[in-house]
Amino acid sequence: MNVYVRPTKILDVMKRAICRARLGDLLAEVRKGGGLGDEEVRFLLGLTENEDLERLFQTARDLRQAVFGTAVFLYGFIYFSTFCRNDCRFCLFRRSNRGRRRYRKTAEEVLDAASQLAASGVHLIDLTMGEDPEILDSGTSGAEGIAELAGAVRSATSGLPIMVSPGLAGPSTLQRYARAGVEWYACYQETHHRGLFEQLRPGQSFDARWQAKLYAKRLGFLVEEGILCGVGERMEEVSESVAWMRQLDADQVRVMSFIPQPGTPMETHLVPDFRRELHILAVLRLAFPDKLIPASLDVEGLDGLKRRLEAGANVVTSLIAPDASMEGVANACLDIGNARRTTSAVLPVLRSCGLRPGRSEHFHLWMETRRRAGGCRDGARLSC
Ligand code: SAM
Ligand code: MD0
Ligand code: SF4
Repeated sequence: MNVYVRPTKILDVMKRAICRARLGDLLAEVRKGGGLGDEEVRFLLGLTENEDLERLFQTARDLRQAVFGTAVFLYGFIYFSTFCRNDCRFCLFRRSNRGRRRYRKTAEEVLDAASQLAASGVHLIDLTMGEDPEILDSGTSGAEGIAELAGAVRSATSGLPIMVSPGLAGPSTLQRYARAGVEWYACYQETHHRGLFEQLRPGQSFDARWQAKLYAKRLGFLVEEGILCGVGERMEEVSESVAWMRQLDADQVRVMSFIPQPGTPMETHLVPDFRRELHILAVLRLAFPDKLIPASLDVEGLDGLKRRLEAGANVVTSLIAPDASMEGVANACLDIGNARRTTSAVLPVLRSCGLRPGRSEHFHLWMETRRRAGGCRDGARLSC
């Protein structure tokens, strides 16, 4: 019996076989320690079949296991001021969202939240704020105040490492944070496509934001870089972001799905495709096998944690003290009051993935190794 098969169908089958074979070779190469070039990153980001994505996730998990074992690090999140002078189109806390209730916590409230987080076993405290004019416009004392707060948080938490996420920071401000012993500077570009950046962060300078991170690296900070997905970016642009992250030599890299916010210009934007975030996260793991990659509780809450760990994340961020009345960013309230953004809520999920919180010595050793790789030692931080 003659069966007619459309030539295009044959072509599809052949293309699929070639793609599968190329993926197999590439994943085998990566497992052997071969790096990813730009072309390979593009190829991986172009995968569409579920079966291929599952192989990608498996490889991401295996690489994480090879470098970090079963250790996952936990970050406590303190959003201490939600006032902001900027007007990022994606953000609930943008200046123009006048209906939004804001808060600015006292040092005492911050220390109390930090102590609770430390007692729960987090590895780091992330001090985050909007670009609050009241804090920043008080001249040198603004940055000094944040530096002092960081020092006080360290003392109150028996020396936990501190990340600051204060938005754009100039050289003298970064120097102040460095002098206060702050280890991490987080500042996400969101996209490395200048046109999209201008849409997302109107009135802000792409170059100034990027330069702040380069300067922070030179001062010896560990730096986190991040992108948003679901904001109109193409995979081509995501692959360019991977190259920029590499150029920065970022110590921690993240992707977060954009969550539409009421009262903002992007509130009616399409609902997020979380699969896309997981896909990008896994590619980040292959591109940066020895770096930290967060699974943020801020995006889908506790329910989304397992998926992100299974895509290769090795940090859980946005743990929030449940009764400190502090907010998240992408989801201001989700899973906070019900104590699902806590260590005790996260632990069973880690266990279900065969993971566990890393020892704090492991985290410190990793940070020290990265700092040395950056060429800066503690004592030499300000002179390099
Ligand atoms: N104000 C500082 C800044 O913008 O750098 C620090 C705040 S940091 C918590 C803000 C980050 O949260 C943004 O860089 C963005 O990546 C993320 N974010 C803000 N709004 C979001 C949203 N609606 N959905 C997902 N991520 C969001
Ligand atoms: C998070 N909500 O980790 C936090 C925030 C800022 N350094 C981090 C985006 O998801
Ligand atoms: Fe302000 Fe940061 Fe929100 Fe932009 S993302 S509006 S800088 S808090």
